[in-house]
Formats: sequence, structure tokens, C-alpha cells
Amino acid sequence: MSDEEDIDEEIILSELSDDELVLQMHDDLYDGLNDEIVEGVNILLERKWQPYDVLTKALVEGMRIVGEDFRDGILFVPEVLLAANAMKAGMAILKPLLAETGAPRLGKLVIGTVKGDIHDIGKNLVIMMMEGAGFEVRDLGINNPVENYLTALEEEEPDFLGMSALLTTTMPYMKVVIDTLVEKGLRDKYMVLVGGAPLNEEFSKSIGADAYCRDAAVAVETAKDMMKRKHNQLKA
Ligand code: B1M
Repeated sequence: MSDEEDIDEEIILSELSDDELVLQMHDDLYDGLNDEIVEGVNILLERKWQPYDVLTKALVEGMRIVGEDFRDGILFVPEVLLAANAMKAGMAILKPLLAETGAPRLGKLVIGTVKGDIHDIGKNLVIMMMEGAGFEVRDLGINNPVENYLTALEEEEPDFLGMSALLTTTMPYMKVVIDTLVEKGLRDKYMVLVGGAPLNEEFSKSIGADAYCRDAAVAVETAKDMMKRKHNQLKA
């Protein structure tokens, strides 16, 4: 094939319809193409898409597809890392926009991924959405032993402790953290929210968390509701 024909076949993202562009972005995320993801996010924003829709329809959905093929042994860790980096590049553009609501401070959250677990995309999304909704957030990052949570809780005195786990092997560590809070007489000081793909409501109850958050939007709604209830209790 000549160079000319090669160029002819190049996809011009800005010439695609919205639906085509979103599908192309799923492919580009799958292929870990940072520049294309950044361009796609910017095009959708220029077309007046809401940042939340860009996030969920283009990026989160793309990562869901990556996750399926990772599970099925079609993709491997290096490829998934590239996809994760492309997702982060897109999220970096959306972060200030999601945080731009100017809402008054609703409460404070300390959040981190538990010990043994380095997945942080979902946690970072929760942070973006919580900040966007007006919560103050201290991010403890990944691979947190119980000591990290305890130190941060003492320093920040937050309303919420959030924990994220993406592996069935690391989710039980959430119970270690909660049990430690109980032992130290600190459990009632904080509302504990947990999340991550392998969790569910039942698990959350069994470890003594206050709520399971299926996704970032649910985390925001749950936290808002709980703050309302906390204020009502204080008034009563
Ligand atoms: Co990993 N990985 N991974 N991985 N990885 C999963 C989780 C897996 C399900 C893939 C699969 O097999 N289908 C599988 C776990 C299987 C299991 O435990 N049953 C898996 C595995 C096995 C592994 C390794 C062990 C692979 C290996 O080394 N052989 C390894 C473990 C490393 C470790 O942690 N010690 C590993 C490594 C990696 C990468 C480093 C390559 C990369 C992570 C990069 C990063 O995060 N910086 C990676 C990725 C990207 C994934 C998948 C494909 C995508 C995760 C993701 O980012 N999803 C994932 C497959 C999947 O989940 N379907 C997979 C998008 C994100 C927006 O969703 O994280 O669910 P999610 O977050 C949501 C909700 O869960 C919720 O809100 C978020 C936003 O809506 N939420 C919370 C999450 N945390 C919350 C906290 C809250 C509230 C809500 O607190 C208040």
C-alpha cells in the first residue's frame, strides 16, 4: 500500500458522529492510545457533552470492555496498564470540570485502596465525583495497611472512611481495618463506605461497613444522604 493510501485510511476523530466517536474511543482505550483518548474527550466536550457523560459513556464503558477481555485471557497486564494510562489521561481533563460545581463543602472523606491492591482508577473516579459534589477528600492512594487509615483518620477527623478493593484476595482486608477501628473504640466516629467491583451489599454488611457503593455516583448519593441524617441526629 502506498503512503498516500495509508493516510487516506487514517481515522479523523473530529469527522466522526458522536456515536461513532464513542465507539472509536472504546477501541482507542482498548489499544491504550493516550493522545487519541485526550483528543476524543476534548471533541466531545467541544460538542457540549456533559463531563459526566464523557466519563461514563466513553471512558468507563471502554474500560468495562477491557475488563471483560482481561478476564477472558484475551488481554494481559501490560496491555491493560496501557489502557489504564489512557483512561487516566482522559480523566485528567475531566477532573477540573467535574469539580467545578462550586457546591458548598458537604463533608470530608478519607479514602484509599486497601493493602495488597494497586487498582486505583475506580477510587480516583469516586474522588473526582465526591469533590465535584462538594466533599473534601484526602486520598491515601493504593496498597494501604491499616496504620495508614488510622493516621489519616486522626489527622483529618473526617465524616467518612472510604475503602476500595478490586481483588477477591484483598477485599477481606477491609474487615481488618473495621475490626481495628472497633478494637480502638473508634468505629462510631466515622461512617464507613466501601466499594470495588467484587464487592456487594451482603459483603459490606458482613464486615460491618455502613454502606456499599456500587459506583461513584452511588457513593456521592449515599454520602449526601448520610450527611443529612447525621445533621438531623445532631439537631434532635
Ligand atoms: Co486488575 N484485575 N489485576 N489490573 N483489573 C481486575 C480487578 C479483574 C476483575 C480482571 C479480570 O480478571 N476480569 C481481576 C480480579 C479478579 C478477582 O479478584 N476476582 C484482576 C486481576 C486478577 C489483577 C492481577 C492479579 C493480574 C495479575 O497480575 N495477574 C493484578 C493485581 C495487582 C494488585 O492489585 N496487586 C492486576 C493488575 C491490574 C493493572 C495494574 C494492570 C490495572 C490497574 C491499573 C490501575 O488501577 N491503576 C488493572 C485493571 C485496569 C483491571 C480492570 C481491567 C479494570 C479495573 C478498573 O479500573 N475499572 C479490572 C476488571 C474489572 O473490574 N472489570 C481488573 C474501571 C473502574 C471505573 O471501575 O474499579 O470497579 P471500578 O470502580 C467503580 C466501582 O467499583 C466503585 O466506583 C467506581 C467508579 O464507578 N468503587 C468504589 C470502586 N472503589 C470504590 C470505593 C468506594 C466507593 C465506590 O469507597 C467509598
